Amino acid sequence: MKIYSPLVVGFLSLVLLSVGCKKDSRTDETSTAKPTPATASGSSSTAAKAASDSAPSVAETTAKMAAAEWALKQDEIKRDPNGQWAIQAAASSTYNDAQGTAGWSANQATGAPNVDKYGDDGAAWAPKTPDSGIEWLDLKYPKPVHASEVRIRESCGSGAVVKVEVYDEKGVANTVWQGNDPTTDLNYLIVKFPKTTFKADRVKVTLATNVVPGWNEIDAVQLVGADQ
Ligand SMILES: [Ca+2]
Repeated sequence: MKIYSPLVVGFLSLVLLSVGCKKDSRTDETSTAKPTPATASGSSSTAAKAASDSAPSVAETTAKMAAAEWALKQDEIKRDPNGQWAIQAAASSTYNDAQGTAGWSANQATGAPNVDKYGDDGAAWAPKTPDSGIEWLDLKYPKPVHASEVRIRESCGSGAVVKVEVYDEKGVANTVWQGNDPTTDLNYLIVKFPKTTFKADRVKVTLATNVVPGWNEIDAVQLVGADQ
């Protein structure tokens, strides 16, 4: 029985708000955001704030360093001259049956990464349901290369990828990785493997969406390889 009434779907969405990566997070943030008090603050509290700003804690410094390192790594991958971003994509299903370039469609996983924050975002691909099981994304790249790496940028419900395949010129799928995806937050699952003897311009990413509760979304997938 796969036909849900809008009422049932709405109820399921509410239940899912409490677990994993949830949809409508943007709405939540907006509704819970507290307006800044308009009253003028006294000079003593301003001075106290300035003092605390000038003496960051060790934890704050560590967090900033980690954030900077993360940003540098993101930039390095984005600019990798041996990396290609997908130009076409198809998927097992899409959220709200999104087609073309609609939000959460398979095409949202083409091109360079464009999701800024971990969480539900229409600039990433999402399958039709959050936890039903096996789903896949099939991506095409502009130039066939001897592949050595695939980088999957996960942007919501990270950690659900279970298999990565690279296709040869005859359209035969070669599994280059299968296992437990350790990715958390907004990060890449980086899969390295011996350079393929064949040239590849197509990658398939398979997820088991039931292993990570909530919506599992992929922002972009990069194929890394060389001409020779
Ligand atoms: Ca994207």
